[in-house]
Amino acid sequence: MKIVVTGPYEAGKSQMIHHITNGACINVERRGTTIAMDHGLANVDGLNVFMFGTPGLLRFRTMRKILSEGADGIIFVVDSVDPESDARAKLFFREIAFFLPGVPCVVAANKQDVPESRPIDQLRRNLRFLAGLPVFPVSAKTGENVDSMLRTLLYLVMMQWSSVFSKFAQFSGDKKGLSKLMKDLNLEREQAVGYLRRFELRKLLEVQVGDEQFFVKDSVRPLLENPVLLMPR
Ligand SMILES: Nc1nc2c(ncn2[C@@H]2O[C@H](COP(=O)(O)OP(=O)(O)OP(=O)(O)O)[C@@H](O)[C@H]2O)c(=O)[nH]1
Ligand SMILES: [Mg+2]
Repeated sequence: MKIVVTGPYEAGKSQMIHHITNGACINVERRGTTIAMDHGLANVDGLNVFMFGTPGLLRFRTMRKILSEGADGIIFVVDSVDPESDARAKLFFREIAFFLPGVPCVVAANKQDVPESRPIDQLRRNLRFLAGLPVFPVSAKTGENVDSMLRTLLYLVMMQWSSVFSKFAQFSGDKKGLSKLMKDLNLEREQAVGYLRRFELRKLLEVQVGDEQFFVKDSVRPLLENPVLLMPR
């Protein structure tokens, strides 16, 4: 899966990716400020999660657009401590909603380890755009709640694709897998191949040359059939 981590300047996006990937990430930065991107890979119950962090300075909009392309889910990071970042949070939220309409999103109310951090109900009053979104009180510094937030997002992403994924699992290894996928989901060939390619790239599938046959990876099959397995326990 491809997850984009965005939000205003200094909210803690890079720190979040550092925590989620256990430090196995790169951050293209200058003096602590991301100027290009963060990138790293995490593994959640066998699912490959490709993390992309955006720069938080307003002028890097083009970079954020490129990094957002094709993302399956969004972690929107807000600074729970600094009310001065609220106006920028609003702008950034509008931007990502424009880049990725309809893509599942969770909000990380970050820096909750700081005693002066605002509680969720206060953040909801200050940031009206949070209405209807799942907001998690987290700390990218201590890692508190980050795993639950990520798992919930992955679950929402999987649910959005659940009709496609259950067919992937059903027709995995079938010699006429592609044709059956097209018929069952009422898809044009191009669209069905597009789905196979998309999820092959995300390492959920292996697709054979000629595209007729595809195989679901054994490690992710249970998750495709039953995404609720991802939910925090
Ligand atoms: N106390 C506390 N500090 C945090 C937390 N997350 C990030 N920080 C600090 O906040 C500052 C900014 O963190 P970054 O992760 O660089 O923030 P960013 O959103 O990537 O910033 P830009 O890329 O410049 O937009 C750093 O000094 C971090 O150490 C947190 O959960 N708690
Ligand atoms: Mg950063």
